[in-house]
Amino acid sequence: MKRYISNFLLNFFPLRLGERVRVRGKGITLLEILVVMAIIAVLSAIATPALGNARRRAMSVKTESVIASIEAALSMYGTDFGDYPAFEGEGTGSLTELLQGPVESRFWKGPYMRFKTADIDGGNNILDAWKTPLSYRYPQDGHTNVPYIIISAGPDREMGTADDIGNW
Ligand SMILES: [Ca+2]
Repeated sequence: MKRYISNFLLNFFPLRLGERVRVRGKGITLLEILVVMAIIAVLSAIATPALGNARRRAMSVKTESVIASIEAALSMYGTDFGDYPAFEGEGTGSLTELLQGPVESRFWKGPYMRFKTADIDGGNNILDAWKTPLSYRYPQDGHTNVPYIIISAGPDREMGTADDIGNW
């Protein structure tokens, strides 16, 4: 019976385990090929989600740094004007123009921040790493530790969910 099964398998797999095959002058066995294939399968199963997490983390860090840059620019703007730009609504309002300029005002000593074309959308809203407009609110009463709030919708691109990234 055992011999019958091994003869049967040999019809489909003509190489016996341990038998040498000539590949570019070096001998490798079927067993070695199977082991390498198994290792590749295991490694890719481990690496695929790890790469996804690393990419997601990198996008979050980039968004946090964009928010920190806006805070630094708003701090300089606030020093020159004695107040922050008022805005409540979707997107970032006129923040892009006010920080980058030029602005006709004797108080304005910018540019406080420079934006690349890829960092803003058609409506001049500042984008996060997922290319979703950030939101800016001032005055606001949601958080007592910051004067204004800047929010990114996060990886899911939806405001008001657990993965949102804010400046508070
Ligand atoms: Ca979200």
